[in-house]
Amino acid sequence: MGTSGKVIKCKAAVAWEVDKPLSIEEVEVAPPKAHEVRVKIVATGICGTDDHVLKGSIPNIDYPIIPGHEGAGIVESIGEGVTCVKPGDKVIPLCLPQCGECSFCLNPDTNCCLKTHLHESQNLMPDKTSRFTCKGKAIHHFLWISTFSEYTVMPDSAIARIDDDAPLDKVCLFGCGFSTGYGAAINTAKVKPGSTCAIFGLGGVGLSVVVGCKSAGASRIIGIDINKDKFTKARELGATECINPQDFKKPIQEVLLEMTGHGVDYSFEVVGHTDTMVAALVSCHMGSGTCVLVGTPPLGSQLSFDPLLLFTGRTWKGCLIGGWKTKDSIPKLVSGYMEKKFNPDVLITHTLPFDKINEGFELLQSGKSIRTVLVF
Ligand code: PAD
Ligand code: ZN
Ligand code: ZN
Repeated sequence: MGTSGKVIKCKAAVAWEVDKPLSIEEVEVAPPKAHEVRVKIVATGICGTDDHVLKGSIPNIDYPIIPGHEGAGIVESIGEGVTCVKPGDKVIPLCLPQCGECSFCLNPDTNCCLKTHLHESQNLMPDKTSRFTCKGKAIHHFLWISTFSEYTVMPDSAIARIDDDAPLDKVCLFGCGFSTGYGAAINTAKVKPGSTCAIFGLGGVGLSVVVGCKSAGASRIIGIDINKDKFTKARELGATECINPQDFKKPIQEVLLEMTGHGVDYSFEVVGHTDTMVAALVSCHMGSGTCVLVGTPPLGSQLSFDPLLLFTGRTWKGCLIGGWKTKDSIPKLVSGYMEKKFNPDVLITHTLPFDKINEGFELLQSGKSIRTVLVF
């Protein structure tokens, strides 16, 4: 009776090598070891970062790998010593863990836990082994949570219990996209009422920054994207103006300086290109502007910029998962959703069966979707 303690065979999407479509495979998922949890994933979003994994454009990825990090599911079984969740609980896997004990977790000014894939191998579990096997070969994990698998295993520091009534096919966006963008505005930039904000990149994460800026009371929110089809949703969520850099002969930073006088109070780079990172810095107010980097830096990239841009008073910051201490905060964000404080449902443009995962990636790459949610 039951699957606890046994290997589970299920469906997963494996990236065997760079620049190839995902392949739906039957994988074997080993039971959780001590301080690990095995979860049945019910729904998972496709984030821009998963696309970077397929294209091999971010550091420290080992193939074959099962990507996915924006999921929601139900605990199937727990390993020895796990006390934070029990079988049957609804959960969100945390792509940035929170152990609660290390010096970083005890520091209120950072959400980067020391016991994470940021500091250790990120493509294996903390004990440097894999729980996934396919065709006799060990498959790598992604960010310790690999949500593109019907069953997946994660450390107990990388899981948060959420409200029993939460709709998993919606709240999966709190695992990454919505929490990241909303938190970048609220926690990292600390947007003030009446301020002017500019958001470079209006995908699922950039639109969540728009939501955060609006809820913080910004009076002017300028959305920037090379795909004008993103503007309708941006306006619906609170952007007061939307501009396409391709409509101007001059660089977009000059356009923004002209539109605002001395630059915006807060700018956000949510694309992941070095040129837009520097453009976002230049666009913010010379004496008091804050620029937040959210887009993932391309593999091996370096930035070149005039240090005078910082000398005069601009602040340049970055953030992971919107600066949230994930285990503490994500359940609260989900409760806020249940209380209708915010509604990331509007970011979900497509819901597809898991088997159509490559169609979901094509929708993202062609700019036709904001978020596709895959359901098992
Ligand atoms: P997405 O692909 O849905 O959105 C990117 C948007 O940028 C699209 O609408 C593009 O049209 C637009 N774009 C492309 N080039 C330009 C340009 N030159 N100027 C303006 N707009 C442009 O991805 P997403 O919203 O899921 O993710 C966005 C980035 O955020 C991506 O790099 C992802 O890896 C990163 C991310 N970071 C974190 C974090 O914790 N820091 C978390 C989640 C995602
Ligand atoms: Zn920690
Ligand atoms: Zn993500």
